[in-house]
Amino acid sequence: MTEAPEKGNKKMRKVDLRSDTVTRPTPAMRRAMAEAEVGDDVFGEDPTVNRLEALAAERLGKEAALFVASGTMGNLVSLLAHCGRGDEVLLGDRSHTFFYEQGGSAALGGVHPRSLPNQPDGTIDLRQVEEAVRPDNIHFPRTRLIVIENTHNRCSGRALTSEYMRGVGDIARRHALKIHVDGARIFNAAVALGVDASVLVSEADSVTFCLSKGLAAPVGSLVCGSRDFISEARRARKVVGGGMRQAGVLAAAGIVALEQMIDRLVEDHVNARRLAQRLKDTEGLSVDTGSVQTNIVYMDMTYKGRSSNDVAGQLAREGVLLLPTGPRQLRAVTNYHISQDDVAHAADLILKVAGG
Ligand code: TLP
Repeated sequence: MTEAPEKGNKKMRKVDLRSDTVTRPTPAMRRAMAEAEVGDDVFGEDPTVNRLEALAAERLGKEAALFVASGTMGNLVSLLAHCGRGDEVLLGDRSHTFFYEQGGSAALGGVHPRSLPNQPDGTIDLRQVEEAVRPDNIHFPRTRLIVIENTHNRCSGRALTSEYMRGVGDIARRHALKIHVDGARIFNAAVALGVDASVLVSEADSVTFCLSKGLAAPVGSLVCGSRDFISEARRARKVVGGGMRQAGVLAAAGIVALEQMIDRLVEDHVNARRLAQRLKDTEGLSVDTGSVQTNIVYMDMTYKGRSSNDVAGQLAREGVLLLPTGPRQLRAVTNYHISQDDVAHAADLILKVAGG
């Protein structure tokens, strides 16, 4: 919770639920950043970046890792490293890579995206995945890669299980395909399922995860994979201008994020469920409480004539920030700065403004 100035002298309570990306670095992170040992990372000489990359690779059970500026850059360099021009990637139609990343791999790498329907739980039907794999035929692009998102942002933040991933792995092996996991929130999935993150991505050839979401670091994501894959991803990072220099000041916060901020994600998940429970059964709003497994709550507005922008604007004037994610849909994401009390306060206001 933070306080924002209001007209006059009264302070308005601000509860920012737009995203977990709004989290600010913890005092331990700021200290680590101030004291970080640094060097030129393009020469491979930043000891703090090297330490973060080694730690990330170990946590995800992969040989190597690469520090990148953002989740978008992590997914982009992974797709560029796996695919050449004209190669096809199979991915969910609600996936972040397909929906939100400007078609970056197509725009910059000539990679051909083939979207398949995401089911409400974030999976893609495995039969449809297998049927989409192209036979060897001069008319077709070559299928190279399957992208899976875990947790799945636009599918209620659902966590995909290792059993599902084994099914994806079987298809990839049968057809010599690679698997990339957009694990921007993979530690949320691990905590929700009670499984080690490395187990959830054991079938994947590459994984991106973010430090700057629920883990509260200010900047950065990691791409993890084999040593050879990471060398290719490092080349791709350089061509998109992502070679950073004394990036150890950022990596230092990332190390704190990995060491101190994973276990507490369960608090965000409990708060998300609390919020969903408070909002369910309200006229004017529809919240599927059963789908809330991690830190994301979607609300569909059922009253005609109210747009999500309208409701979000009215709530913002009262200090509660939600993200419109569709003409009649709003999203709330619990995070490090949101207490149980903030959830109760936000729920009261949401019910007042959007409810019946
Ligand atoms: N998601 C953001 C917005 O872009 C919607 C958010 O607030 O949730 N993969 C997934 C699954 C993501 O949710 C995001 C960010 C990214 C990749 C991209 O990460 P950044 O923002 O670091 O480029």
